[in-house]
Amino acid sequence: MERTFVMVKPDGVKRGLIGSIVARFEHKGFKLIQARLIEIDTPLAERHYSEHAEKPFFGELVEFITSGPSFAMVWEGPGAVKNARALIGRTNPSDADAGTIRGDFALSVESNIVHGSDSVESAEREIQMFFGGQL
Ligand code: DAT
Ligand code: MG
Repeated sequence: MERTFVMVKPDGVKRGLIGSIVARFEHKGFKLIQARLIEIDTPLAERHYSEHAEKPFFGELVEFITSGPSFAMVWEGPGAVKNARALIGRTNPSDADAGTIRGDFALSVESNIVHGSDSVESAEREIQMFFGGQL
């Protein structure tokens, strides 16, 4: 069965949204496989977001994701990657539909409260990075 990596980012944790976000995945029918609160350090942040290393916002992105604890999760279900992205909504909360997590809980792209893997390959890589036992 397909699995995906989802993470409540520091802004979501600070705002007390872990429970609301977990509930959406549970209500959709996903099965929770793993979960942990984690303080992401700079090397892990740079690895996690390596595809964005050349982007102008990379420095701020790394600073943001290391600014406090994040809540990392693995969810399982049919089409888990695609279905989780659908629950999460568009990257920029201003473009995200109401009813999605970003559409309902966020206003700015810099603080969009949740991460979800963008492909099965990314999901495998991210699950290994956060739950592979080497942290
Ligand atoms: P997603 O998180 O939807 O997969 P992404 O991989 O393109 O989006 O970008 C990773 C994160 O980087 C995103 O959640 C928020 C931040 N980000 C993306 N585009 C940005 C921009 N134009 N300005 C500032 N931050 C941005
Ligand atoms: Mg992405």
